[in-house]
Amino acid sequence: MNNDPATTPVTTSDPRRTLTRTAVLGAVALLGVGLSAVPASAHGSIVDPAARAYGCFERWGSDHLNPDMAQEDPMCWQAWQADPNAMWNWNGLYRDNVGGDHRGAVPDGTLCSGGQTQNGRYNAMDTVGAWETTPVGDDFTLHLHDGARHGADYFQVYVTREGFDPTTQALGWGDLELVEETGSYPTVEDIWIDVSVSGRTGHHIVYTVWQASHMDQSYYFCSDVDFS
Ligand SMILES: [Cu+2]
Repeated sequence: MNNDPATTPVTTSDPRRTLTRTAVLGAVALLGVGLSAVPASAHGSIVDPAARAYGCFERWGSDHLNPDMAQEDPMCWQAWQADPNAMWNWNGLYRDNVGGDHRGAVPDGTLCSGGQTQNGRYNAMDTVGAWETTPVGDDFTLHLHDGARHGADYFQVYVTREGFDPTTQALGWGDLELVEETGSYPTVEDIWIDVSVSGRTGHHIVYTVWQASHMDQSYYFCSDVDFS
């Protein structure tokens, strides 16, 4: 697409395209420090339970230089230190032309960065540690927000097996159990996917593969959740 932030600098500012009040504040904060870029609206992300980059953007996008983050939200702190563009482009974590071979394209240990996609912009999403979690029950709903309305050929939703510890173990495909596989969705801005799991306690990772429908474009999202 011609406004892909991976290939074209983003220079537009359109508050109607921002998702939340936090997003607006993030844009204002950016303008306040003299930058012209705002988060791209060209793609999408799982926003609830928040994927890692989106969660760090949502919580700290209006205050991302606050040193308190190092203590209060250390995984986001290391992510902002590593590359702020991962958060400004929270909706750009994708690979093109994977041909459905997600396991081949995304090696173990790099699942949360989409196999270190976009020249490593999202590598800090793979850092092992105590990421902030979203509380969920056994039945919960994933929310994809896609300002570009790509639609979907399918989603694959995985949850880490009970016993996996996201705070000490790198995520691999063998740690995941497929809990939902959907059909196609039309080109709408928001998609909700009902998920049911059982036998989970504490911190887990929900791993979502979104196969967009406008071209062979695959997105990979780690959402940290707490089943307790
Ligand atoms: Cu896109």
